[in-house]
Amino acid sequence: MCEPFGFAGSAYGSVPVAVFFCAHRLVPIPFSLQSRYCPCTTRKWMQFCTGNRVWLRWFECRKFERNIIGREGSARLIKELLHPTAAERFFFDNNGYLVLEDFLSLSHVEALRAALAKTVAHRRSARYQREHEPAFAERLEGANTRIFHLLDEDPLFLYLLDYEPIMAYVRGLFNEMPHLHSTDAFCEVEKSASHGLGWHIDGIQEGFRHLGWPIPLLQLKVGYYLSDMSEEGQGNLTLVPGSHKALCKPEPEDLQRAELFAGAVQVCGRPGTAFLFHNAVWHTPGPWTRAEGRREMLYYGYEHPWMLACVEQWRYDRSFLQSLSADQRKFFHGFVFDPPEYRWG
Ligand SMILES: O=C(O)CCC(=O)C(=O)O
Repeated sequence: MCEPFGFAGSAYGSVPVAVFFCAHRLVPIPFSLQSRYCPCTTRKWMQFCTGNRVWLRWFECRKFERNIIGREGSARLIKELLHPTAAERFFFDNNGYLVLEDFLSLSHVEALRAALAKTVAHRRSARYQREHEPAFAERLEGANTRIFHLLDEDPLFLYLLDYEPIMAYVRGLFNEMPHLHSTDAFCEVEKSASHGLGWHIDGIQEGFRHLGWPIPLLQLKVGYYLSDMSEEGQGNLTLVPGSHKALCKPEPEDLQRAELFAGAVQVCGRPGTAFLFHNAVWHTPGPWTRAEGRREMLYYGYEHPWMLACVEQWRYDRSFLQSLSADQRKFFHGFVFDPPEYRWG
């Protein structure tokens, strides 16, 4: 198979053949298009496959029509649609995080906010009974909320698990076969003790420190801002760029400073901004200095398929696990299902 320096194709014509432009020849290759609808925006996403390879994953149907049917430059199309780009990878490798502005559409964000509000009300209600303890203590008292294990609360949360636009990044930066590590959500309206002072790296057994420094990329966390986090001072994820490569820990006094120490960055973004970060990046919920601040956001953690580093995988009811599609099941170990699925990863 040649590398796709570019292609042209007819999606709706009678001959489903793509021509891949290689350095020295043109190769016609049969291709298929598969499509799926986003449940909240009813926008159509498609993927372009040749054999069992997926070249272009999931994009908006209209963009496809404009670019392919309209015969605009195919090299530009591939550049636009294939993520992570070389520049994004370079930034992530060097800084340990990556911010994707306007990643979710506003209608998608609004639907997720409604789902989150409903879920918080459900978790806070007297009738809510938890069968399995969550990974960490939830915060269900007072004005601020933090909850875990979201996937069975609303189809929109499950939809984000393997949302193809983010999967391009998760697969490209991390692992072709990602597994679910964790899901959690914050709804905050006021300062709490951890704001600006909850510095840590992620991972069991003291953040995988026993593996030595620098700590490898073992978990990739994706955050989605649902409220407007374009201003600092409302608990924005705060991190030290490049600290995943550090060979030593920060000074304990620095981690206790209410005003942030040099090099710490508050991640800002409009509603719909997504960001990804490496488990070994030093981070904290950011300082809370805005009286009118508000933070509503989701986190999805992914781990390698040969890991089981969080309880989330077996914190869902059997009926929920049984209801998952074949694609969604791939994010779980086979042994959580009944009957177990005998497969690797
Ligand atoms: O945004 C935050 O509050 C930080 C969350 C965090 O520390 C984590 O997900 O590991």
